[in-house]
Amino acid sequence: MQITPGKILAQINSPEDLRKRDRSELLQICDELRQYIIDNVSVYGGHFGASLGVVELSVALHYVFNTPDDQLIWDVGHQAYGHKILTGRKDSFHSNRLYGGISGFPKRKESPYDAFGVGHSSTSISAALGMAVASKYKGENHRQHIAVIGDGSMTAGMAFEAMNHAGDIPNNMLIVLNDNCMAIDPNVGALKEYLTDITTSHTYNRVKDEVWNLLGKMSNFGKSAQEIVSKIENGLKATLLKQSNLFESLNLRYFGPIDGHDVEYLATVLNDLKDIPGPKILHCITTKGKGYALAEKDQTLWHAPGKFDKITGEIKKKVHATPQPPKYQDVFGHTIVELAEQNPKIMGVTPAMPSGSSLNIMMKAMPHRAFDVGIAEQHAVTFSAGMATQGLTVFCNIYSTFMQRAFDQVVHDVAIQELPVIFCLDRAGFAGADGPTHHGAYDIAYMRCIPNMIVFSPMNEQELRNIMFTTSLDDFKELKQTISIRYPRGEGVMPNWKTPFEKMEIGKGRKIKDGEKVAILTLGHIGNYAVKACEELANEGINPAHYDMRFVKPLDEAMLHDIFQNFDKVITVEDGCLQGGFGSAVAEFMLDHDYSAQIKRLGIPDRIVEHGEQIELHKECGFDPEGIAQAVRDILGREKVVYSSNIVNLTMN
Ligand SMILES: Cc1ncc(C[n+]2csc(CCOP(=O)(O)OP(=O)(O)O)c2C)c(N)n1
Repeated sequence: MQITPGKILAQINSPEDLRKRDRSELLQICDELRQYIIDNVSVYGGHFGASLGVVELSVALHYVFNTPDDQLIWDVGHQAYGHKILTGRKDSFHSNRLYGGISGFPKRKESPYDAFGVGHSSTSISAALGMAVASKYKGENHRQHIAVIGDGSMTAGMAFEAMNHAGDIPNNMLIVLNDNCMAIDPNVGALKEYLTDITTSHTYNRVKDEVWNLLGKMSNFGKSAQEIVSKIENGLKATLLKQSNLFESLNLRYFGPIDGHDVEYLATVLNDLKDIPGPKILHCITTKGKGYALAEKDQTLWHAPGKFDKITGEIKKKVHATPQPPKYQDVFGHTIVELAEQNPKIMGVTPAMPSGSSLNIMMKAMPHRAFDVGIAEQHAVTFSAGMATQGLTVFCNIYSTFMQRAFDQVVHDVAIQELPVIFCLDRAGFAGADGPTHHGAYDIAYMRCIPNMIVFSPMNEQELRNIMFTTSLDDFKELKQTISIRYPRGEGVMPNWKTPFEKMEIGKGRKIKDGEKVAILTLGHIGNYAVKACEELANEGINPAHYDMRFVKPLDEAMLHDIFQNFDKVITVEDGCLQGGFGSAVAEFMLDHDYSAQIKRLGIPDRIVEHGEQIELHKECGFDPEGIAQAVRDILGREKVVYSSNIVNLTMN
């Protein structure tokens, strides 16, 4: 489908084109840019509300600053669609997030305007500071460095670590705080309250306006502007604001709050700030979803709504004639509530992903027992550990990819202290359209190397429920171990998923089917691909055995002895990195016990795999159903037999 940009936007292929336009045209450019985002996302899907909220900022920043020489760094990057469209990717924007298309996030390889690759939050200030220090060191004093960070991302420790450093060393950096009071879900924490206070405080704003007026006059003073700034600092602002402003007390000059949707004013202010040396922060108030009424109203739903009818606002969902399996995240969300209703020790924790993890179900049902701690994975882990020391049963739900942030906390605060925290790692395996920054590729490898860690992955909804039940029982605590339960993004396989709870034996796998010559060992949901592969192979007279190993650690050693005594060809399948993963664990077992079998390991290879639908990526890496079937044929030295209607037709002819 051809999507046509508005009249002026059609002529803008780079920020240089934008900078040639008259300031009076900025408003229309914003309208056209907003419309282009709506037109594209409604048809092709993607993140939505965040980009609409920074349309004016995107235009003003590229209008005022000399990008890409000036470095513009977007935090998280899910809000950078306007930036992408303005920086030469308007015509390829229809391929956003699609297999082989442009990335949904800024990516250094993709464009010189993408100063820093991103996807995980709260990195922008550190990166911008590094660039600012490098520019200073190289004598490139003309260069500007701008980090655009949301109020949600500002809650993370990394952002504070960076500001703490920035306020202490010479650098020329501007932090634009894009404050819309939202993360994906409503933003949480004391900082949010502080930002609201600062925005609404009458005294503060009166003082700020006086300072701002003075600042506004600065442009008339040319070179003496800096002198004026220091006068301002020595006066009213320094005394009054320093005591009352968090950022000022960190030695960052604070400006704002200002309306982040007034593009001309934004341009004026940003232009003024160019002349003010040192680290500074501009607080902009914006509305997530700005310009699309429904997205302004339900900001969580419209964070990434999928395809929708832009006129009616109807979000397009597949309609099925029969009941469908639930998403794993919903099985987690409902099951934790079911268990917690019976067991008062159970608590839930999520770092800023209540709706993504479905912990919001518990937050609603039991607000005092389920916590959104902000974008703070490290804190989430240690906070859970603290509760566990007091005998509570804590389910800490973190996406596999974001858990990478908290590795040390898992080792130091949980495993070494033998605390039975239950980690639920959502979005484990390929994440899909979000791409390499979000693939949950590494958790098997980084969890299985930790002593006292059990690593489990359910093949279906029932296994997820049963492991949650098992680990919530008091005798799990007696093991003095922790567990990582990994499951993928998307649906399971059981429409009737609400099965009665059964206790599982830790370290016990199950045989799915007997077979001969080849044993397929799978971990987790991907085992369902192997079931399909076996069905296809049965048509060709090939009959491999299939085992759902469930646990990478401890491995089901009895089962593995049996497998290696009966099969000399073994295929392992995992939706995780091959290096150090499940297949590696099986190969280590074989070596440690002096077996010698031919092992073929299927999983995520040792390279960055880009974005696309999960099934496209599984196929690319050779572990979709057909890839697994082909691996069996290959290991047996068999050709694929094609029983297609064409062949029948040929025979008949
Ligand atoms: C380390 C990390 N944890 C969680 C996420 C998931 N995530 C993506 S966007 C987002 C909210 C960001 O909020 P904010 O910075 O305020 O930006 P907004 O969407 O409001 O523009 C979260 C939690 C992430 N990208 N990185």
